[in-house]
Amino acid sequence: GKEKWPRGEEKVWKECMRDVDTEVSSITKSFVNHVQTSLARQPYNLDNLGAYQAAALSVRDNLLVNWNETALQYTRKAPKRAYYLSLEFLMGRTLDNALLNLGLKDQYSQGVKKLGFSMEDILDQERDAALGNGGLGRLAACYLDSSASQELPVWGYGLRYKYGIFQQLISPAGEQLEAPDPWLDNQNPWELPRLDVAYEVRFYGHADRLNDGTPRAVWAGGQEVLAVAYDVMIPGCYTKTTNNLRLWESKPKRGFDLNSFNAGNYEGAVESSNSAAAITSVLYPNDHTSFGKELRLKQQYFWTAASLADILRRFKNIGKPITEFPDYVAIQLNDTHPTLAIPELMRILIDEEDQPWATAWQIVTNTFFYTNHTVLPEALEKWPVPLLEHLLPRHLQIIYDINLLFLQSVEKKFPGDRDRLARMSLIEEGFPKQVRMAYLACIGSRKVNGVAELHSDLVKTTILKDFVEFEGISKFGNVTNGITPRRWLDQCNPELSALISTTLKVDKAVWLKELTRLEELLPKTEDEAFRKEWAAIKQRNKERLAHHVQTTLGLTINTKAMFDVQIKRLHEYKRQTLNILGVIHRYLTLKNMTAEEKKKVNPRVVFFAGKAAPAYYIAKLVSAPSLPLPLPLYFIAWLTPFGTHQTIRLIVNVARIINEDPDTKDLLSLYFLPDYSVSLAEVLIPASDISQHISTAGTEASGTSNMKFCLNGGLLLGTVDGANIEIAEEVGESNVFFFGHLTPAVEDLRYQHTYHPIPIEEKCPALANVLNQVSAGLFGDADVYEPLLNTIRQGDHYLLSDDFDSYIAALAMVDEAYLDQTEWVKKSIRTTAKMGKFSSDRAINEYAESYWNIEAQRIA
Ligand code: F55
Repeated sequence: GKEKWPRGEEKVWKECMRDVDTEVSSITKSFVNHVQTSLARQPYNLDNLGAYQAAALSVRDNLLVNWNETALQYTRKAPKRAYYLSLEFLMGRTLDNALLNLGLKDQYSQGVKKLGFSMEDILDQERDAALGNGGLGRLAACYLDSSASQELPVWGYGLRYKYGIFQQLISPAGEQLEAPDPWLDNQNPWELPRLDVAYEVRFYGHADRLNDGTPRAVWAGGQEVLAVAYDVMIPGCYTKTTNNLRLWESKPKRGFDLNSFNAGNYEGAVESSNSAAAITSVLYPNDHTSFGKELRLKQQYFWTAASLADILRRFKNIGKPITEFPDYVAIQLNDTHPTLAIPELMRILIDEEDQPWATAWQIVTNTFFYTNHTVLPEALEKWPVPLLEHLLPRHLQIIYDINLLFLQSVEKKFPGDRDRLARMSLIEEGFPKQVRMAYLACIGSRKVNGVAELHSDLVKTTILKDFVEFEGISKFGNVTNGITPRRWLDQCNPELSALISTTLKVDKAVWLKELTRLEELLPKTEDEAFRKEWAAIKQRNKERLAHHVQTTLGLTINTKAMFDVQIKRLHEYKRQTLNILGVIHRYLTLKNMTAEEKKKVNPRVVFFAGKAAPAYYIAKLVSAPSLPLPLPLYFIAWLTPFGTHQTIRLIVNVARIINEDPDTKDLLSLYFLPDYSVSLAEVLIPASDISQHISTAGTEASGTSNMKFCLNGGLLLGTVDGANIEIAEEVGESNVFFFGHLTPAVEDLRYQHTYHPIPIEEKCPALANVLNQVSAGLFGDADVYEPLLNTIRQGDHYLLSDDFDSYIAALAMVDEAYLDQTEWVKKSIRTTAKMGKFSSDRAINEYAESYWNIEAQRIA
């Protein structure tokens, strides 16, 4: 078309504008250029780290060409856009992913080889961007990859933490030690500081209603800090579309205004925990617990306020009336962490845009969408009213106004139902009163969804039951989670990816974006040569993992054994304890076997990895007085200090004994790999024969690593929970190993535990024996484990004693099945073949079509 150039000669501009480098010769040229200029280094002493930086800068140049083009077209065409607000983006490494998505991996590998480097060594220099705790943060990262790959106009908004999730060290005694993660220490080539994109964010101060017949108020005073944008490029797979992840950094406003300090918060403001830079200093390392810390609330407001200001500014550039905001903007709330965006948008519309309340509420409730990730009661966010009143006085007013109007409408529909009003109020009575963020997110959103079928049903029938009755079922939906097959197959398992391309006779550019095509592998289960090749790849992945463990930890692993893997955040509900007790049971059984019996046993290597939330004992004690009384039993497990830490310690100490026991070590060994990360997962997952997803039924909302293992041909051992259920539906129940009680039984069993407890010796002798051996000091530190063991002997909120026997039976079935390698490999192929549904492309398209109403934009 007729391009208008802002200045100068169009011809000169166009001649100089670069495209993506695809020739090996231009790649080496740009690499060396970066060594000389950007890095200011001498070629003769360039090390691997320098080579990584040069390669990254060169790849980044390519990404930027596409990124600029994408931004320009979005601005010109002004399509409706979606924004994914997440306090966590667990990105992992970027270079390999960018090379694969650009389709330039081979060219760059050749290029760096010519310059004397190996691509593998270069890739290994990169530090993970670990701005997340676990599943929720990694899901956000997969969704960004899929949005760009599906050419959808989606941006992420998050925080640029200076320190990501802590590094985990394991002491010789098996204690988890936490060290900071200074991931930005070696410059980050993947971010662009946009010092020109900055917003002021206010805290504290006072809010005065105008009382002039409008709902307006003026919020003034307090402290203002600056939010500065850092942009991260998100390349799509085999497309020009390169979206943006905007991360905010906090810094003090220049010319700090001392006058605005009142005596009350001056004290606070000089404290380092209260200073502007502290806001984005560190990711909170707790998953599934919220501790009501002021700094966390500051993070949430800082991030939502800056993101909304940015979104609003972009909308205003289109020049449409504010009432059309929901026609151009959809905002997805990743859990309740960004719920303050709801009162914040109300505040902007009312106080700054002078809209009537009803209009503002109409806009808000057509803009937001809320995803719930858990139904565990201790994980549901609540903020103390006094804290909100102090930090965000205007927002508290708005929340009270929303609540008043909401409860009036409930009263209208259910006249005189006082219990219902108390249950549904945004404000929970107590000392202190607390704001229930999930309820606010629910009533302020257009749609609410859970992350797997079972979980979405539980959301509707438990925590949001009253809201379904009030608002109607159609507001509540399900989007089963997905994972990106780019990182979780093509990148982490290149040999399997190549075999699939050859077998399907289609380029990976096609099947990676149309993952249900994996079904075409099914007939190959009957092809012996193919099965051999399939098994050989699994074997090489096991050797790759063994090599990694050998070089990083100095341990030698038996790669002939079955690899059995459980890797995820440690949490009581995920039941890593069940797994380790199962390992001890196997050990005791082996110890009692004759040499003849042992010959029939297939060797097994058990891997664990995962971080436990740091056990700030004090924090738990401090929050204890506000616990509901009488104390529900689940709080007893929760209050047990270091429960998950004791589990790590038990795993490490059991490993110490059994890995050295000459009676058993050839048949059973056990490893706890420290510092679990995205990068470590990329090595572990393709190497697994069987992986464990063994949460108490009804507690794991979805799980996503279950999908990753299955996509890589690992079989699944699990409970009937979360996405395990849908995986079994796809691959067929005969190809998974299920055990344990079902969700509807859980409530009754817990009731029994409380009111009709059966001694564990009677109920489950096998488990009682294992517990007694630990108590007796078979693995040392006997008294250390006593609190952990007692949570099982009494209360047993997560039902280990109810599921132990069927767990052991399921493990035996796995052993049995593994003996028939032909059939096992068939199961493995079938599993991979039926994983198409779990591509995050499918999931993101469901959000785009059913919720956000946005369309793909082809970037020419
Ligand atoms: C982080 C912080 C807080 Cl305050 C609460 C929870 C978390 C967190 O990390 N949650 C989390 O990871 N939830 C998981 O989300 C996954 C993606 O939906 C699910 O697959 C998984 O079941 C769920 O536990």
